Amino acid sequence: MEKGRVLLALTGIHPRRWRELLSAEREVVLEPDGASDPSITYAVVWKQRPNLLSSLPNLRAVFSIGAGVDHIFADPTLPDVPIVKVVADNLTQYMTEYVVWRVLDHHRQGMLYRSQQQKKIWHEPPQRPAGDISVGIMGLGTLGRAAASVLLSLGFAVNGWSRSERPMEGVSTYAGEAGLIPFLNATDILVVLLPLTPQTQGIINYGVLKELRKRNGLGGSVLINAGRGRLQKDADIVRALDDGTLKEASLDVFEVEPLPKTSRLWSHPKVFVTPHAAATSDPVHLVPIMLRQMAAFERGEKLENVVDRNAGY
Ligand code: NDP
Ligand code: OXD
Repeated sequence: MEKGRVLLALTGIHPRRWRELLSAEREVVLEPDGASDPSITYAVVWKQRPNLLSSLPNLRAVFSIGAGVDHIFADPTLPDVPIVKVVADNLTQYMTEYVVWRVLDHHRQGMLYRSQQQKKIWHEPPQRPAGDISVGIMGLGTLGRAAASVLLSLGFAVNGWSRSERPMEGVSTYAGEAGLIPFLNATDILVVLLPLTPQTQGIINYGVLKELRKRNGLGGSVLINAGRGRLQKDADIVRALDDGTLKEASLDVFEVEPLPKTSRLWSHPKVFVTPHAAATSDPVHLVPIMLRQMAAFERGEKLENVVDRNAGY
């Protein structure tokens, strides 16, 4: 197979560093140039514009610069070529750090202490061991499993929910629709690491939050979402926080991004907001993986981490 050119089509992300690193081995064409170019065989994308990929007559594979691929499936004329998602130690490590940071902050009453400090209040609330708290990870895939194993090593009880059965030592696992309510009923801190698909859209709603375990050492249940914003209903989260269904939330993703200035989530005293920054895609770590995959594919080897088009992730 001949060495193909690469189309780089990134929305909202500066392409300079990606282009420099890809150019070490490949000729790179930057969008908007490249439409219909027969010499382009790969596309490296983030939220590519609709109909762009179907205009490339010799496209052989699409590489997402993220672990999520919902931004690619948003294109109604997506051609039938393999789509490769990111699986990289560096990105997994970032996500593990984010999850462990947020779980520990809620567990160790970070919000309470920050508000006490503002008011110069010297007060120590009761402390609970990590083993009294169960963290439920929704989406026990690459990122969910990595976070689960560090949480286990810290002594937390860990539950996991996935589409199919995914046993993991030390973790109480649940699967599919039948497993959802038992999983929620056994969970104090809910960590969402699901992909956005037609099946998962809007899954984090008031009814689901109501099912979380409340009689726990934390004084209420907690939501941490680092998956995708459209998994959740922002208004349901505000309602759940206001009526005590949820004690606190850490949100990295939102139904609309950037989070509109008018959103109550920005100023809600029980919410910790980060700007879709839980696990950044660093081209220094990800481009070598893509280049290696392109070269292997041209030697006739199989692409790795190809997404299942029917499942949507
Ligand atoms: P994986 O594909 O490895 O894992 C996805 C997990 O979700 C799997 O366990 C899968 O089940 C489960 N799942 C999918 N659909 C359903 C469903 N309908 N019901 C129950 N479980 C379901 O993905 P990753 O771990 O690599 O990434 C997860 C997501 O994290 C990405 O899709 C992306 O949206 C988000 N992300 C966010 C970032 C950020 O900065 N905020 C950075 C990187 C990723 P099964 O195991 O049975 O297939
Ligand atoms: C991803 C992301 O999907 O950064 O990797 O959201």
